[in-house]
Amino acid sequence: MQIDANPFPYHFDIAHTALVLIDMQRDFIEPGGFGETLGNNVALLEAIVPATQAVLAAWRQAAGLVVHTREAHAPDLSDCPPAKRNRGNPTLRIGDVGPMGRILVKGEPGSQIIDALAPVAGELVIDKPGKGMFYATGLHETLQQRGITHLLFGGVTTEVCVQTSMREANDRGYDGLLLEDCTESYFPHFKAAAIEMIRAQGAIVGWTAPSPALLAALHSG
Ligand code: C5J
Repeated sequence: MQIDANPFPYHFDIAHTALVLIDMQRDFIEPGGFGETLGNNVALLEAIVPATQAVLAAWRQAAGLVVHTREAHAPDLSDCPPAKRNRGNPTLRIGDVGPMGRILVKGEPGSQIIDALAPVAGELVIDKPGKGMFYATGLHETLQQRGITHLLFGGVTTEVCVQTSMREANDRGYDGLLLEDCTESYFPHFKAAAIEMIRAQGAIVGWTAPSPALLAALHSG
């Protein structure tokens, strides 16, 4: 299969490709979570939900593997370095109790994937303590066991956890493509810059494409 992508067409085979949705959890997308405690306007991120839902539905229809990640720490915060917890001046820190439970802690309401994109049976749900999806998760081994070589990315935020995960994936030998309208940042100019960085220099990190290009490829089979 081929996607009309930048900087040049992206070839993939569904059986060896996973759709990865990064951190589409309440803590980043809904008011009262981690994103808002950092002073961000979380409403910006909600705009990508319809396009992401359409991709998820089409990918499920094609029987492709889906990976959902969540940025979430152990309740005792043993996997949260003090340097991360103490950084900046948020209104609430990681582990503090907010309107959606403890901020960025596994099992709390804020760490759940938003209802519109809720995982279904058979999909992988990965809690990650870092920005990148491979750090301290075992995900690389799981994907290798399943023969996955290509990754289609969506999620938030573009220049933080999405870009970090794509770079980690690139270093591990995966071909990654970012779905441009299925990712967002609290800073639109950072999103634009991240997209440019990823596909520059002959896809130095990976490819990018609008999601209709993927949907067209899936449709034409
Ligand atoms: C951030 C993320 N932005 N999921 N996390 O802190 O991108």
